[in-house]
Amino acid sequence: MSRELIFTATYNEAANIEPWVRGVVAARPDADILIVDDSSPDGTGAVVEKLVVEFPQITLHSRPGKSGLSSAHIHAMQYALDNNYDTLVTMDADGSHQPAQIPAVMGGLRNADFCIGTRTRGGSHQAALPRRILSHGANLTARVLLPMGISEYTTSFRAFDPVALRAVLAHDFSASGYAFFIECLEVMHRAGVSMTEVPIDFLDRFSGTSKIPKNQIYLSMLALTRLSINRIPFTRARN
Ligand SMILES: Nc1nc2c(ncn2[C@@H]2O[C@H](COP(=O)(O)OP(=O)(O)O)[C@@H](O)[C@H]2O)c(=O)[nH]1
Ligand SMILES: [Mg+2]
Repeated sequence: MSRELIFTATYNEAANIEPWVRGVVAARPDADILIVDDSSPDGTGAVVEKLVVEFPQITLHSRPGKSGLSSAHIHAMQYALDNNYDTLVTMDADGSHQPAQIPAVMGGLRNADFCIGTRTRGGSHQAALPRRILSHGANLTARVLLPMGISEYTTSFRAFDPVALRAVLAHDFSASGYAFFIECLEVMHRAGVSMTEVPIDFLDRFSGTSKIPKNQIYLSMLALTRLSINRIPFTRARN
């Protein structure tokens, strides 16, 4: 039987993590769950520890302090490979990504090594207007600067098989935050990993506030520019 790992990173998601876990178990009863929590001051870790009693398929990795979303994702990718999972699904735990759509995102792996949930091309973006404008702006820019046949670059609702994971982990990432998620796609594209996308519905977070620093928006634009310059053959030779 195929082994699946569903991963999320948490920082202050005490009110969101239980509905997320229940949603994941309902959608994929046989999957294992990995939660990387950075000692959230709101006690998310303690909520997860209680859930582990009811759902032994959960593994909780507690890091000593807030270490960033990108390093949590790299940690999960390494964990999935080291433990011989056939599929890794990554997503946010705040209610923006819906566990009921995990099977759809995973289904993309029938035709490719990597699948991303897209908020355009049949998907929807139902967050507040400023966020919709930012996401659409970033994704439009990415489609122009870094074309690779997909419409979504920034969201973290993604499915990987081991081929895709090995390609990502072979790279030494310089970026964090949204820029990391873009760089991750470019790394797979360069490595020739087959990629596809499926529509998802992205909602506003259920509870709490965003933990991604606002300067990430500018950093991701810089990263996009840097990555697109790196596509020019003579500049890539130096990198
Ligand atoms: N472990 C860990 N999780 C994080 C960190 N920063 C954000 N997250 C989690 O990553 C997911 C996305 O973060 P969020 O603040 O919703 O970002 P946004 O959706 O881009 O505004 C959520 O599940 C957060 O709890 C971090 O430094 N460490
Ligand atoms: Mg969020």
